[in-house]
Amino acid sequence: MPIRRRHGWELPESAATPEHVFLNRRSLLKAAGFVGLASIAGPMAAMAQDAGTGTGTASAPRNPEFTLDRPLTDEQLVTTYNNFYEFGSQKNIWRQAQNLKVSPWTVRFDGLVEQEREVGFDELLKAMPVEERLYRHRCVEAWAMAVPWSGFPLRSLVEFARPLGSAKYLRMETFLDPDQARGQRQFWYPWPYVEGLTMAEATNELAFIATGLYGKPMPPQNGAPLRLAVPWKYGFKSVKSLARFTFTEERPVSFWETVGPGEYGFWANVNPDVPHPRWSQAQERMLGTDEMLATRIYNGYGEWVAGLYAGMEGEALFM
Ligand SMILES: Nc1nc2c(c(=O)[nH]1)N[C@H]1C(S)=C(S)[C@@H](COP(=O)(O)O)O[C@H]1N2
Ligand SMILES: [Mo]
Repeated sequence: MPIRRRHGWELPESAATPEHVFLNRRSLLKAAGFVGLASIAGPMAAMAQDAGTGTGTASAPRNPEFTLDRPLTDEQLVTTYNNFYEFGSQKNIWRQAQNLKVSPWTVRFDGLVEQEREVGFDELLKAMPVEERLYRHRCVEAWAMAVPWSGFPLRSLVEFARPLGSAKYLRMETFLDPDQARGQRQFWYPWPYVEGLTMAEATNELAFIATGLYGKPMPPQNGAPLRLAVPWKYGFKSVKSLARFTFTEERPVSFWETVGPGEYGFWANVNPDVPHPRWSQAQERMLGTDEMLATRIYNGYGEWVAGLYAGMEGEALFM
């Protein structure tokens, strides 16, 4: 590594941004400089979030099983400090993301399913049991947030898709449209963004498809109209703006695994004791605060998910 640095969590996230590292590291670091949250804390134009599809609180009763150990993150921060490389590699892409045409939106189900099909998002949503859950989110860059998502269990979507018994993995793919998403013109990235889970992970109670936040439809910058929320894993697993679900026997190779296999693996479960190759994961900073909190194994969700990994000690479960 050409640049000597302290632990990632001692740096502003804009300088840590591990996902950049393979490209243009020097210029990005220079550009990022010490621009932290201050750069986005100014007055914001009101965002047109209410028009679009999605689910609001009215139709989404809160599931009391999912509580938080910390306050919710300020909505304005959650919707203006984003990671969405399709619209750029900086955190302030929320304006560009308004280009995303979220309605109409079609979702494709294919691979090892009884029947391949395409379904409109509105139709899919009507078939799903909608609820609200308070979840924490832990980015691999060591920033974190606490968010009220509305949506439905990924398990319900899996049932809807009717996979065959031979399916071992669920591969999830984001839209591909460089006209709407200028970041996708950066040909050196392996677009479209792909992520994957085992079937056991995908049908775990905690795996959630979010279609809204703070009782409003999902804003484009947060992954409208539907995105994954797997809070026991580093944030890059929570793929946004889903367009395709493929059931497969082969383990999917994700976007970040393709870009940086030595830093981003398939499992990516949160663990304070397994550092990223370039910084510690022992602590995290909640957006909107300067406070460093202790990171927890499986991001505090071990009760739900630790059993998924019993007997898998040989796997790189935490990168
Ligand atoms: N399609 C897509 N999904 C994505 C990303 C992305 O760049 N593209 N970034 C990931 C990362 S690294 C994080 S931390 C979260 C950020 O979600 P948020 O912007 O809603 O906080 O989205 C994840 N999902
Ligand atoms: Mo992230």
